[in-house]
Amino acid sequence: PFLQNVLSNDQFLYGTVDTQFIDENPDLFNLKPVQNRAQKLLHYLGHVMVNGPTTPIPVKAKPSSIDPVVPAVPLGDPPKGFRDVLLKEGPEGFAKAVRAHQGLLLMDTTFRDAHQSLLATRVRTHDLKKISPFVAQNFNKLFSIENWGGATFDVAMRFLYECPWKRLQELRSLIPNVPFQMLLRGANAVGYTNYPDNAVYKFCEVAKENGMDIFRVFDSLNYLPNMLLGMEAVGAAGGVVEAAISYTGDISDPMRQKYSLDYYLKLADELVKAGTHILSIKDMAGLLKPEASRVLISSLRDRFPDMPIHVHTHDTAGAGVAAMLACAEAGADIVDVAVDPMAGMTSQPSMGAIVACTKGTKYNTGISLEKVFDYSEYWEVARGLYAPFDCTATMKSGNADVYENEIPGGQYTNLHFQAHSMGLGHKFKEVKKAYVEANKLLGDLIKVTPSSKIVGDLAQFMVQNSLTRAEVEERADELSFPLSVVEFLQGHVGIPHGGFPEPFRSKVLKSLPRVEGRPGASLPAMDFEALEKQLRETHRDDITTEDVMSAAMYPKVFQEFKEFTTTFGPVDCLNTRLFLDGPSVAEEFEVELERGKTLHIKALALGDLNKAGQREVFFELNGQLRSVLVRDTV
Ligand code: 3PY
Ligand code: ZN
Repeated sequence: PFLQNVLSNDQFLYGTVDTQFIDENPDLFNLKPVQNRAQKLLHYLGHVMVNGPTTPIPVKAKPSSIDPVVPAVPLGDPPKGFRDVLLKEGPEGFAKAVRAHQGLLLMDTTFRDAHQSLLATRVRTHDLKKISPFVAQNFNKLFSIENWGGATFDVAMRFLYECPWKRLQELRSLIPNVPFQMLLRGANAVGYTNYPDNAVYKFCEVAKENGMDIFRVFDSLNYLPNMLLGMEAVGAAGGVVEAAISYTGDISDPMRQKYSLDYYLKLADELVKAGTHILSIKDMAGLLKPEASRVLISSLRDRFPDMPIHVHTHDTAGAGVAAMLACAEAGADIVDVAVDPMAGMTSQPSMGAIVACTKGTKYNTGISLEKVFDYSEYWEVARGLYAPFDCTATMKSGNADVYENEIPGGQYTNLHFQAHSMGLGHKFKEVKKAYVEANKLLGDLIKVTPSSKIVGDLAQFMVQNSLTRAEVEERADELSFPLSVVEFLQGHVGIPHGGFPEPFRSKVLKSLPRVEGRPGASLPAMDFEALEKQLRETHRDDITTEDVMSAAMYPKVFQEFKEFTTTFGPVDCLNTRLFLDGPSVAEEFEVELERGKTLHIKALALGDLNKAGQREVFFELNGQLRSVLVRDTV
């Protein structure tokens, strides 16, 4: 503002003052853009009041107007937890302590997979931060909190206009005592395709520096070279390596032998040999039945007596609690749960149920059921804020048909939404059937991001074009398949167990090139310095190492995110209802921009449409009248 005044001063403009000093020091004009965060936020709020939400809304429902209340939190440092062990002992010592622990340990997925599965990944940092001190004080017995990676990285920028790294930093400072866990898609990092090796390494290094502790590493085809790359990247960064075998099929069914007990044990051998600190079974669709749990986990337990075993599942069919209890009895050290109102259906099994069912047994979790009730109360109300994304708008229950279609939790919800948004609820059944057929066409794959998307794309292609499996097989050389399917067949994702389906592959690819071996091995290294330079030129802004990694993972999404926040300011400071729905006229509220810097805002009025198709929106900002002009696009 001072410089603006100087530049519009008459004496300055007409050259009647000596400006030689300025002429000789051109760098005085390397100004940072004036930070008018308040005006930008008014612009945002006005925009939402006129045009509605800025993020795509799958359900015609309004966010609840009730704010969740944070249960009382004691003052002072939170009690010590497993993170203290990790910081003191390092990954190996930490793994030993976990294995030596008496009782069942839990990972809480509420901050990541639970909302990825139920609420289209839309839970915002604002609502996670609020409950974090409560979690630190009351859930120090957790093995970990899963709060990052998977789809959250992309969605934070793409739909919530917030920085995923800032989320990690802020949660870390609020929860210093419980290890943080993320989902790393092996060579795909937090994306949908393979990245150059140095991008995966650098990503893990920066994640670790920002406070990430445990990295669950998987590959969507259980393709070992991809998994090893991810594991090495985590190890080099100093993180805890949790190699995860994605589970599909049914080892308790003698008729289904492609993914047999032997297959899983051999893969586990390789991962243990490669030095994983923790071994994980990742049951992304919720197919691990109690009987299969007993067989698989007890075999792993016998084979690797010193290795901590961590099991992940989804409750889609409703058997999640039973399966996790069976895993505990068979020797698993850690199982995944979500807080009760964020559990069940395509999410994880309920924390309260597992805590209650193990109480008084040798699998006691050490977690207070009373505190789970308080935590649940917060989330029950908080979930209402996300009503526009809530799968329960259309999905009323889980469904045991998942044992047949094997659709992972998050994708199950997405496909359900998509079928209903076409106004054709019954289409979902058709899509699920086609998914089964598409999977067979592709050779019966492990299905998890991104291979699950490839199968889903092929299924939708079959539904849209009314094609049966036999027709697709027969006409494979003339159909124009979704790009994801073609690229998969080219080998861009990795090599599936049992190889590619023939003659289907050859018919589709014809003379298209094929990738040999691990896809990332043939990708040129990413030039981070050049990327940083380019980002500085484009955004004329402070570009951090974290920003460079965001752009490395998602160039276009990062670009749009930066453009959005340049126009609309730090929308992550708004509460979720205001962010999604804007204020109603006459509503008064506060927005905390940073500690000690709070805006007092009142929405006053919405003007009529002018000739230019705009509306003036009037606010009171800290007692002063302000207005913004917004183009009405509705
Ligand atoms: C992800 O990759 O985001 C998953 O949650 C896979 O299960
Ligand atoms: Zn999952």
